[in-house]
Amino acid sequence: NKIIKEIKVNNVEIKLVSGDITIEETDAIVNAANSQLQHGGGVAGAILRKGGPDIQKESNEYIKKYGKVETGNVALTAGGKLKCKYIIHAVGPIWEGGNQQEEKLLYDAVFNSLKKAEELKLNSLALPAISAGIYGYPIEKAVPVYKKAVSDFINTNPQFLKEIRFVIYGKDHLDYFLKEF
Ligand code: AR6
Repeated sequence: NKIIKEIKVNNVEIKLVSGDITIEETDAIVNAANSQLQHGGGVAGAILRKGGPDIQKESNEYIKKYGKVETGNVALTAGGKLKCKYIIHAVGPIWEGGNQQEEKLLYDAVFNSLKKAEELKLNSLALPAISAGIYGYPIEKAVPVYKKAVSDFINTNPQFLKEIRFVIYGKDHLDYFLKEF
């Protein structure tokens, strides 16, 4: 993966990375999950293929124990065969035109991922463009929401999380990130 841009805000590094999130070596990666944690397509499918079936197994156990993950919330599993220790499964909203609280729910999905990483005392986290694939959230509307969530999180003065990576798939999406950050 290739680091395209680095920005430092209050001692936290934000890195825009081009490539595949499943090969990141951060302490945790974020999955763009659904409420049932059934990892089929997109990032989730790639994570499962590379990380192995234990990730789906652990996800199923999580659902059995706690019930479905509400949109905007996160669940946790181990990283399986991936390089990261944990996977934070964040459930973003499905885009339905913008009047179904999509913006707040996307903000929550990102903010809660960062909060979970800090709770776990992790130093580094990689996130994909949550909701901007199969869930149809327009990328130009999603990127400002990612930025707001990251910036609000940094303003809480995290003690542990010092590196936040956005791992961006494809040049098209990358341009929007570069414009916004
Ligand atoms: N690394 C980084 N980014 C990726 C990768 C990858 N390996 N693969 C795709 N992307 P999506 P969503 C980008 O569809 O919209 C699944 O079936 C992709 O280009 O993975 O939140 C889940 O189980 C896009 O920019 O997530 C849910 O049911 C972004 O990652 C549903 O899809 C997110 O695309 C979630 O949909």
